[in-house]
Amino acid sequence: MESTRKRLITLLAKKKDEYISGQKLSDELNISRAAIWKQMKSLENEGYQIEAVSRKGYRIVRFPERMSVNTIQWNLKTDWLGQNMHFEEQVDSTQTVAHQLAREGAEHGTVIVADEQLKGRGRLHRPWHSQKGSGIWMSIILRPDIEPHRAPQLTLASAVAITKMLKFLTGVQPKIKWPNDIFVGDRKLAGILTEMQAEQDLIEYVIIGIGLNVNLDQKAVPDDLQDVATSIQLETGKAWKREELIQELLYQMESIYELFLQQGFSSIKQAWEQDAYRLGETITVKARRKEWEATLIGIHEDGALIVEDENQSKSVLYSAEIDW
Ligand code: BT5
Repeated sequence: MESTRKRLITLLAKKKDEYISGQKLSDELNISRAAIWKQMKSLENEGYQIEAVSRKGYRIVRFPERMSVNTIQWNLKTDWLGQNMHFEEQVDSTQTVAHQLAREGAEHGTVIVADEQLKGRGRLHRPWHSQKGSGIWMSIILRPDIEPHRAPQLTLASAVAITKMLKFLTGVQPKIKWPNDIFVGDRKLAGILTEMQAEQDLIEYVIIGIGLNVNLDQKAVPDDLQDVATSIQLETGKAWKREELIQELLYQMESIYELFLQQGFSSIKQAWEQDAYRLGETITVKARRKEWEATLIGIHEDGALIVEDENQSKSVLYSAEIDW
């Protein structure tokens, strides 16, 4: 049974600018008005700032510094994405938690956020550095009714959502490096890891893992990533509230996902190409046991990379190692 205190915060946290009357709170929680008042005082002692206005009721004006489901959902404008949310102070990997929850039947749009990951991972089990409090370490469970071969398009769609959020809120100018990185200049700001559970032509679930460095200063960047990684703080010179970024990111993800389902990937292609890393430049491609120099032309309607060699011959690549 959820504690009264937790239910009270959840009720107050639902809508950022709306007051809830003492009467309504007392009805919903089945406690007296005096008990509500006592609860409010105890929340204030913990760092919540609560405004009480006569004939309107109560609302939360400020949360304590620590991140929680409530602080993330407080100003979340999505219809379904993240309405079911889990927050963990410390996990091995939010991907592992997400797989477990998905197997147990977690609903489409469930989001798992962690403050710290001990075994954050990238593709091919490469490690993902996920220091406490310094980034967005998040996994999203989706149950899309699409053919499994289209799942990689969700990685590209997620990259577009991340760039939209970054441009809108932070002013950082991100580039999307095919297939799963977000770069600023020549440094990695974020990575996406898409994992899928499917049977033949049916997707059971997809998990989109997003790692985004937020408040990581140069000292906190591990030695092996000094020349590789960047963070929003390093790019903008100030610290950011992670909740605000997550709220906007989930909002962008939800709208892009709906566009993707209704109109297909081609509706996202243009936004992707607009911010593509090294578009029109020469790169070295390793694929089909060959290695060649090519110009990056863009992406295909289905999300594959299009490159053109010196004889103007185009190739469509579904998987390749690129020397950027
Ligand atoms: C990725 O893999 O870029 C996908 C990363 C996904 C991480 C998220 S966090 C939430 C969820 N839970 C998880 O356990 N994972 C997901 P890949 O393209 O394989 O890149 C991995 C490489 O990025 C490493 O080999 C390092 O070189 C570099 N790297 C590791 N940590 C980094 C960081 N914090 N910032 C920038 N680069 C990093």
